[in-house]
Amino acid sequence: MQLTAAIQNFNFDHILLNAAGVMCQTKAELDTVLASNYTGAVVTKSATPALREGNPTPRYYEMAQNLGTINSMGLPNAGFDYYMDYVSQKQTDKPIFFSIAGLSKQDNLDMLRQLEASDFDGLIELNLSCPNVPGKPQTAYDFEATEAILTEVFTFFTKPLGVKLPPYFDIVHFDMIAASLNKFPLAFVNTINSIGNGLVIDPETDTVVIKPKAGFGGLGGTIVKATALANVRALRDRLRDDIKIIGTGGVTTGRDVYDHVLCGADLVEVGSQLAVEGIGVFERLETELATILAEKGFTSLDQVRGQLKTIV
Ligand code: RRO
Repeated sequence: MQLTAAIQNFNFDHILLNAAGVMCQTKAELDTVLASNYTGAVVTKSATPALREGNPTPRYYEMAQNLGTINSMGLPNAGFDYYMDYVSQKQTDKPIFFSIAGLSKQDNLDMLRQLEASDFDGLIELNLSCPNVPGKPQTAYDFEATEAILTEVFTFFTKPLGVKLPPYFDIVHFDMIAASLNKFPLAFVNTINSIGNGLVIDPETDTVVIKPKAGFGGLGGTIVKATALANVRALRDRLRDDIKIIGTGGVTTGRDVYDHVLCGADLVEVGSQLAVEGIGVFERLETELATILAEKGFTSLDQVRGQLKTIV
């Protein structure tokens, strides 16, 4: 069974990896994801130039019945140099995605200049969609700001770069973001980040479940699957073929992975369910995916990718 993918000259022996933010803040966590026999790559926690403690706790909550999660972590990370040190030391055949999320355009440009000048030979993910830093809007909801930063980035940046997008909810917005992204030599697009600014209430206490921003936070897990699939499908239909898609959102079963691939995902990331279940989730999901493919008589994901049917 061929459960593989490629982005430019990077080959992935498995299509699953962690979603940025989950199991990737420390070197030990990154090593755990890399060591799994069922991951094709690892992505680092989105870095800022300096270490951040993030928002006050409680800042993460799992809903009952595995409905999903809400988080307002606030970009806790060990700082750019820590992750640069990790990728410089690491000997591995698996591709590494270095994720960055500056709090300003200048932060992002500074980190990208350092990545460009470094020996790092993996992929870079520019996170334009963190919903949880008080006072900072999600850049990728501002189409002009998104195009402005990418225009500046590609005056000097030559390494394989992708962007992590927030979910869009309007067909015109799919058209607008895709038209903008198609102007640039992007290697990939990762869709979706959490659905920003949801609100979850504890029925026993009539209280919000997380402290930052009076309870507002990013939603992940089961409840975001339909939105994630819509974004993967809409962007696959609109982006240039050479811009690969990482599908993220609502993956708790092998069927969810299959659905992302049907919609056009090349790689599939697991966030909430990795947090809930731990590193064993990758073996379970890949096994379930392989069973579905075998039952349908497929021998390769290439026979499935983008093959979603519509009603005629
Ligand atoms: O750290 C976070 O609060 C966070 C980030 Br940077 C992100 O991109 N998405 C998310 O759900 N949480």
